Amino acid sequence: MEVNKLKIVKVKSELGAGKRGASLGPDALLIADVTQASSDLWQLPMVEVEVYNKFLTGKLMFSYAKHINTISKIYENIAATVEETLLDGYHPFILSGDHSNAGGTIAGLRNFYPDKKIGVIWIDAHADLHTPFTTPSGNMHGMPLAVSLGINNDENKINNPSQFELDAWEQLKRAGSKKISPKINPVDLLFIDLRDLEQQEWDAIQRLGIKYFTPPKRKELGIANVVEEAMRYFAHHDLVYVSFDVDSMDVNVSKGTGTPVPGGLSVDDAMYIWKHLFAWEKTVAFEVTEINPLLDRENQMAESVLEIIRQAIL
Ligand SMILES: [Mn+2]
Repeated sequence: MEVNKLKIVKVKSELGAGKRGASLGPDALLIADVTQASSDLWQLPMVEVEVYNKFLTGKLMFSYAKHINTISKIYENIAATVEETLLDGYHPFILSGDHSNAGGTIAGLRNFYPDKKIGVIWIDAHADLHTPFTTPSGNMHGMPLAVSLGINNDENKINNPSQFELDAWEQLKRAGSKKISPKINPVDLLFIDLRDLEQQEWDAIQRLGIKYFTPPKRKELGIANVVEEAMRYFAHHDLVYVSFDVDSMDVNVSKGTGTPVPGGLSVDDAMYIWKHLFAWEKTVAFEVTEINPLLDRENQMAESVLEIIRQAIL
């Protein structure tokens, strides 16, 4: 993606997260840009998606899919903005609060490109493949890929969601004006640095044959080979969307995020991934998500991510 074709899409929702503060992540990144006196991000065109964090204070109706009705509305807003951005000839560079928002981006991409083969590279410590049937927490930032794949994973069910939840779940799967579901198939998905997931998710990955690299595999191959293999894996796809959850990085870098996990990417690894995937002609949209300055000290998480962005793309 050419830098002069990027448009920042800010999505300041944290309704899918279990801890408070991720909605401040996009602005923490922009403020890091001011602190480093670079203003690289500020120079890009920017659009902000309407979100509804006021409902964080409301009564929780659904315990196995928290805030799903509001998140469903946000998905429609994100999808519409992603489509508009593409229509205007820009690449969406999404700065989002929590990772549930990525389901809205995938909805927008599918709606805009109904007949294309869209690949998704998910760089994350987690698989985000939970469903109302399998979630231990009910937090929807653990579910966007199950939504996009249109799966229930009731083979591994541990919960009994209500009919209201299941109806809302079906509606979420059909997000986007064309109501296409599933948005992607298991063969369209690839994980990098996957390392912290429940057995229910591992079972789904095995059953569906989803491609993934764990940190030991990444270390064995080296980051350059992982990126090359990922690009080869999608050689026959038309487009690729890259979603970067900052918890993919090691805990020594990623303290300012909701669910940090040891053993992840170094800043150098992350830079290598960004540099190559950003420059790739198949990449159509890129996201960074789950920066939480309230869990951080002196905005270090955002500063590290900004450094990665600047070194890799600007
Ligand atoms: Mn995630």
